Amino acid sequence: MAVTLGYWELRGKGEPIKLMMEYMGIDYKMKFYHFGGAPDFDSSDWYSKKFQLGIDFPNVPYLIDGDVKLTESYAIMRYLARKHKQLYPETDEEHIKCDQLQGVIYDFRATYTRTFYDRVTHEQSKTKFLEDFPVKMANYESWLAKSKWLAGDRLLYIDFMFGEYLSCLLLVFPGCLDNFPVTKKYLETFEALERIASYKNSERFQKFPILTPRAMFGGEKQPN
Ligand SMILES: N[C@@H](CCC(=O)N[C@@H](CS)C(=O)NCC(=O)O)C(=O)O
Repeated sequence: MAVTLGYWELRGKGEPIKLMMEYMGIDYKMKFYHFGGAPDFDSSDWYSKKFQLGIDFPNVPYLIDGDVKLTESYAIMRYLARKHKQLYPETDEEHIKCDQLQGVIYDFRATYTRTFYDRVTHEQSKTKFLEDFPVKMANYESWLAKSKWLAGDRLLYIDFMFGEYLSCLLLVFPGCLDNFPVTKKYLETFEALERIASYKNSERFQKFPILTPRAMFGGEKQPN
């Protein structure tokens, strides 16, 4: 039976999970919730159902796989990887790297989503983000110079988070990886994985929106 992934009708935190399921060939269906545009930003499509799904800690993204009802994006990713015996850390070293990078990547995403959602001091936030960006990227650059994927030679679930967030960042700041050739190559290698490339060429993939309509950028639908 197909698993269900519930999320807003946008990339956000749902897309890395979707990418993983595409890569692993998991039978899944999406349950999209509508997020309305300005001025109301009506999100009642989700909030009116949030507490009726029998989910312990209701949120989106959520995954329903038979009796398993799960929230928290990393918990969902780890569950799928463990269950399907792919993309899951095996050695101590892989576990340690994944644990650390989970937090690092989550915070990395938070810095840019904060910037995009800042409707009041947007320009200052953007300037600050771009000032800090090279410092952050220098870390990834030297880390990725040591191995093909984030945790070593094996592609693991955290690469789906990082690959997705880099891809979104490039949509907002085209060329932002030009001074970071190792990270740029990493992303190209990720996006060239056969199943990822074929998904991104399919109608199942929507390049936009990447965030909700509340965002200053990336919240609108645009042609693929
Ligand atoms: N820690 C959670 C955060 C989930 C989250 O922030 N969900 C946002 C969208 S990205 C949301 O709109 N949640 C709806 C809600 O709070 O009910 C995760 O990583 O999955």
